[in-house]
Amino acid sequence: MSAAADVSRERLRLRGAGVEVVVSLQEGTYSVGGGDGSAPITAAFAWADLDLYGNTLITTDEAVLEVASGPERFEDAHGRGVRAVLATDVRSGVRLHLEIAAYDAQPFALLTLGVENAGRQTARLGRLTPLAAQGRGGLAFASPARDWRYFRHGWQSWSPSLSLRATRRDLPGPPPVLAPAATPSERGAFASDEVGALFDPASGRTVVLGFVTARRQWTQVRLDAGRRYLEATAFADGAPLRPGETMWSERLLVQLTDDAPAALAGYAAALGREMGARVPASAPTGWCSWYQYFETVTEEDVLKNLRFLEEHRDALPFKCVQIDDGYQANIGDWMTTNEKFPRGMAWLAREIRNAGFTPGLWLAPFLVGETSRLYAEHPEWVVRDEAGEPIAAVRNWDQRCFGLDTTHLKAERWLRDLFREVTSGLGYDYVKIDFLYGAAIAGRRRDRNASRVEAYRRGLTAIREAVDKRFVLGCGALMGASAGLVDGQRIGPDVDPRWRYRPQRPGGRVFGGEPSVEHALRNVVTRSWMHGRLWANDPDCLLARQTQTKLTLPEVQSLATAIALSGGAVFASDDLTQLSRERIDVISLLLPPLGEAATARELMESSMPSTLEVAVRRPFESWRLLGAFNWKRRQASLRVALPPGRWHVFELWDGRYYGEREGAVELPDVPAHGARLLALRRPRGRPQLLTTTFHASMGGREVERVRYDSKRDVLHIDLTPVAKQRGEVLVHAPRGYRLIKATLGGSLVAARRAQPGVVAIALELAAPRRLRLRFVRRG
Ligand code: 9PG
Repeated sequence: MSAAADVSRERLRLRGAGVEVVVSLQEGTYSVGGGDGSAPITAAFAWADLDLYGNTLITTDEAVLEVASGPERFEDAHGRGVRAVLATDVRSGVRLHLEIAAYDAQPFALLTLGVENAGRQTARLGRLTPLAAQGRGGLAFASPARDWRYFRHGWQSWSPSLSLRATRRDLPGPPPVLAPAATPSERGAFASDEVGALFDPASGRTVVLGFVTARRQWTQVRLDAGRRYLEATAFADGAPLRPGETMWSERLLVQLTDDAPAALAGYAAALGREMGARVPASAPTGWCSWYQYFETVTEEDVLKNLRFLEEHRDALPFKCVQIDDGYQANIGDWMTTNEKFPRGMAWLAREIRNAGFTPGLWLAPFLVGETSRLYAEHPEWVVRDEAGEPIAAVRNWDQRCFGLDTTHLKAERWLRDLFREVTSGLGYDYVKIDFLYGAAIAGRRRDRNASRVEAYRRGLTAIREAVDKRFVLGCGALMGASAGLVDGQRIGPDVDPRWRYRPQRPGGRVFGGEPSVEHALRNVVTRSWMHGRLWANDPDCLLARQTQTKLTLPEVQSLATAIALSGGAVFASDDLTQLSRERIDVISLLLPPLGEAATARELMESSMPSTLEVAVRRPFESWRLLGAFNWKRRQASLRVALPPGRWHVFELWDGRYYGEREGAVELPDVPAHGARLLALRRPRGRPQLLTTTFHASMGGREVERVRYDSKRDVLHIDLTPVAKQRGEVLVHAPRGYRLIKATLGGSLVAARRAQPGVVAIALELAAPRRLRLRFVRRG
């Protein structure tokens, strides 16, 4: 289909693939519909505020719009389409421009608001809102507002992102970390950063609003359900606008959808295209010191784990050994090592490299500790308030930590030198850069004209240029604004050796970003759509240990299931020397990473979606993986809906074949906080592979090829070694087939009847092997 536009005296209409924007020129408003006649967003308008001869607010619905350019065909990063620019007349020295684009093959429209200074003095820009819709006439949904649900997205890595009932209060702010602005406190009012999605249960439809660029302005999508007010705003932070100049907002994507997870994936893809996302060919793997040793980590701890990894390369084929917080003299004094690392960081990097691993190092480069030498020497390098006082981006490490002023040229040069030294100097080829939001806090900077997002990207660009092509993992990081500059990105709160976070004071507030497996997994599920489109997602570390932890085995399995299905980074953070064989097996199951990311099924319907699903496609076969979580604190059975058609259902943690199922499968007795990981394969009516127990993908990494010779009734399965050395291959033989001979690389192997119709062949996989299973047909 090709996008189309028509214009008359009253209206301009732009139609794309599944979206239609109709502008009422006289009213200065527009509607956004799905192209099927329905339009949930009606009478929307755009507005901006700025300081020009005093504070001014200009809105399109108080003006008459004229078509200033187009409609015309055009092409950009999203493909071909049509676009037009509308303009108001000049009011209070300001003209607004609204660009609307629709695409031949994209289900969204993009809106951009421009503010032109038609006055005679320089203005200071405040907010640019390309879309605002208000009242019954603004949001035409089938359900009453009390039934709506809103997906609120957090501003940085650790921020809770989830759908909530639209009539409740938004989540409270996140102490001790500074937030970009106070969250609204009234019921039904939400401030979602960068992207938001409003779900109307009666129609099953979701409106997705999200900014697909993040180079200059911090953006929010705000909902006030009580007033039925929805707006998407870009904050220009007082950027100067000289007479005759026009400044544009970030580009806003608007989409109506029946499939919110797919639309969010499409949103991430569009943002990735605009920002030049760096998506690594494979997700990183490694060992991280933090969640076992925290700040007490010593050189000895690292060496001990390094030696273990050297000796267990087969079972734990990690690439990176990453030293986290705890080696440095102070926050800011990164190149001075404390007494726990007597031989220094260059020596340790060499040890890691000589052992065959990539040295990785944690830094919080945009924080300046109050007690650091850096602050003593350069107090002028931190973001300050109007009174000139430094602003604490976080209180941690027993001190206030200020935000680095990345617009200060000398601070920027210090950043470049620091990262050249860390990489080319000391030898770290993987950097985890943390608390990055510190560069984006509100305040006064050397460059008064730089916005928060510009300051952030200046700092991150300096780091990227210094580290060149090496792997950068963002953490505590702005989301969209990091795209194109990081390779991997933490997308949730920290894990912790306990399931649930308990507030320090009983009854104390929990905002959802505190360290806990529960909080971490929530974001792993709700931000799964980012993986492979913006960067490689980092679901945070697997804590597999059986001692020094409050996590039960089912809780560890849930964490492992979510990490496996994230498709993202696989890092372990245990004292590896203390792990039991079984717990090492849990880690091995995730290596190498799957690659594909699963989709959360009930993203809009539930604040804690309990099903993750992904299709694994290989040249020899396609199948599905389903992760089902019991978030409850007691044992429960889970009923999981199956995709259409019949499926062989095999579950990995229990090693249980559920038979051929259609419609749904009941999973009884899932332990408290436990998970089930299912492989679904189409019944073939002849012997076929059900799964292996070597890898969480159940065939995606360890199986090279499967072939059935129907003349001889022989099933050939080509296996390749992964991390787990011992396991089973499970095969289903329908009624009428009997296995008569099993060989592995030519030698006979034993087969066991695991369940009716299921034979299991136990084997060790240290080299590529072919399993040959010969059947006979009876009757
Ligand atoms: C090291 C850790 C680990 C971890 C990071 C980050 O005070 N705080 O609010 C706070 C928030 C997050 C946090 C630590 C403290 O964790 O996510 O993986 O690197 O820093 O200090």
